[in-house]
Amino acid sequence: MAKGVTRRQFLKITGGGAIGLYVGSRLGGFGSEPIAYAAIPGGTLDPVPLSKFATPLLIPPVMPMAGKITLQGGKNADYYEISMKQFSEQILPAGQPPTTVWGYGAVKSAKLNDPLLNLHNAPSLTIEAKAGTPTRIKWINGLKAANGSYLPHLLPVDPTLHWANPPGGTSARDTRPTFASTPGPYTGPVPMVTHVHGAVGVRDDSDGYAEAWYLPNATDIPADYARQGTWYNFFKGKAGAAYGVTWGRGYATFQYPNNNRASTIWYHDHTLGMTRLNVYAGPAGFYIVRGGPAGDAKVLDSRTGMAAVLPGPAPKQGDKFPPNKKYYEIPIAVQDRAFNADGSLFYPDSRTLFDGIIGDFLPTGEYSPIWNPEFFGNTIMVNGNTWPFLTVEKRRYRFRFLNGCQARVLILDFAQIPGVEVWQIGNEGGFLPSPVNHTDPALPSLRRGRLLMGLAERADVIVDFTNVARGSYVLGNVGPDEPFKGFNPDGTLADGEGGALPPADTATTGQVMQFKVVPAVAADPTTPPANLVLPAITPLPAATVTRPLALIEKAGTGLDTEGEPVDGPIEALLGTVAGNPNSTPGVWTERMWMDPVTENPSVGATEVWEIYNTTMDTHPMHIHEVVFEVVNRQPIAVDEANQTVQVVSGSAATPPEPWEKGFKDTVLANPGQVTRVKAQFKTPGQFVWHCHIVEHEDNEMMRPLRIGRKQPGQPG
Ligand SMILES: [Cu+2]
Repeated sequence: MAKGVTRRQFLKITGGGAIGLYVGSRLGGFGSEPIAYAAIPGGTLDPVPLSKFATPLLIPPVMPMAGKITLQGGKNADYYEISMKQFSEQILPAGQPPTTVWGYGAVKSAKLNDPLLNLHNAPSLTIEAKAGTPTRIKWINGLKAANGSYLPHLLPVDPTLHWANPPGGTSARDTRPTFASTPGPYTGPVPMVTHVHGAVGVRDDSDGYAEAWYLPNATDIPADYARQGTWYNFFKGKAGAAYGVTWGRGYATFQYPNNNRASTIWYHDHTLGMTRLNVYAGPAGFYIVRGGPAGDAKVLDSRTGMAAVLPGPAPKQGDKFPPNKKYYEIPIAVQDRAFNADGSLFYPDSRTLFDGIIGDFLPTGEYSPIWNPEFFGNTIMVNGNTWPFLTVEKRRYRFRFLNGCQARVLILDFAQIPGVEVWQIGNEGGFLPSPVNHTDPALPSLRRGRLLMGLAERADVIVDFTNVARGSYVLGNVGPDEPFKGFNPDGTLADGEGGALPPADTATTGQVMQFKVVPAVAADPTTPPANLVLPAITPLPAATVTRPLALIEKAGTGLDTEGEPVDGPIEALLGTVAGNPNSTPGVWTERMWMDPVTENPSVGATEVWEIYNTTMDTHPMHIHEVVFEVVNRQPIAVDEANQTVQVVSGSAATPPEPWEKGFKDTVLANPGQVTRVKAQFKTPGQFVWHCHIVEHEDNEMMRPLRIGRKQPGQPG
């Protein structure tokens, strides 16, 4: 088969292809009887016999603040010093070995004898911010050993991607390097740069641009290595001029304006071509913005017109640790992982795990030798423990869920908890216009009690256990153990060929955590969710630009172990679409990370981005710097031969789901559809937009987003 064919073309030819192979291997391989729920490929630790619901859910405490500072002009700001380090954590149940991971932690605290000082954890402690009050953070890359030498990566780094590439030196950093023969994994010092996902109005110097990474200040960095990414020095100059901060070896200081509506955002690494590995190794945490005109205090009770009472408290700055009080507002990060029998994290060290392709690898072939197009872990980790439990009273709780998985779309399933009520009150952009009852008896059974969460999406929900009988209940997951493709009209998981995908393995990834329901210790003071009046939403202005964009997957032909040619994805891409595909076929053009900027809104412009998905899978699309409105979705026709897309004539546009109203920073773009979002781009600078399947984002499915003009002195 010709090089460069797409997976869709291949599927047309063979009626199967990469997806069939993947499912085939999961189900026991071609030629053998399919076995439902066979093991998801993973490490040497079998997840099935692992004891479940043996570890209490960790409620992350609040990150210690280094102190309050006064900015130029007299405004107050919160200041933190946070390092990322390597350490050992008991992620698996007691009796199993601990796991070496990375995580963030405070290295300075304003409080004397703070027990949270230097408490590095994965997920990391929660950063609490106040809307309108800036937060300044010195982010330190602490990935070095006690003797000062650098620590190599815990996971296999594929050096053939377009990645940070420190060994390339300043001339070839942030490139796709060339090799004379297929290289092994990179084992040098690890670059990092932290991104606060959902930080609205942040300047580009502080957004964690993928080429603004930096190595640890270790004693043994080879002299010819680049110590920083291409954009580090430019942003160092900007941040110095704007905030009077200095950056140095192994650290950078970022400032966040907290222009957000009160909302659940989060922070994680964003290094070019390494995000999938750096985040999998652990560094991520919640960042909660509170207060302001759309904060909790502005939520009213419709019965009285007075302030409503939301479930609380949440952990706060200065709380004792371990806590001496009960929390009724809890952030919950759900992540998939796989482990080896020695407790170490498992992540594929070869392309072969994904679809059996054994070559040809770069430079002779076109496949990267280690990168996998997606990774699905066979265990579920919640707030840093596999399958924990939470004891809950018969009352209301507020949970801020985050899907922090690699490639796995979650469908949290509360339907196994009779009597529970689940009301969603917020998403990435803060409160929804009105509460959404996910347990409404009028919902179809395949939707009732279920919460769809794409990668990086957040759901702020009130879960009411008042009418749940005492006992233990599992929070399930009925998303697929493979790429999500949207729903069939009957509500089952679409497989892209008219059939249905199986939901997650009920023995492992189909379970998330357990709730142990006990009697309430006091009357529930909180307002019933049906009576909550959420803060008003100010819609964005009318758009002046419509920007057609494409999601593209490039496939090729490799060899399997029998030497037979097999098809498989090479990389995922973004692209632009010419013309107006709403009326006539629009030709798409692939755009690589290194290609000139094409998404370049004017400062202040409001634009509708039409995201045409030409691939077989759903992609969770994230735009930095802004929150956006989901406008609608509409069916499209994809013509592979001519590389065109067109909206299906006469088709109806589907409005956003009720939980997608308000503002979002990540949206599910389903195959066979255009997904339209609207954003206003107010802050000039160099940002990114990308797919949040982290394996995709690391291999070309990310593009620069430049708001306004090219900046004097900027790289490139
Ligand atoms: Cu993607």
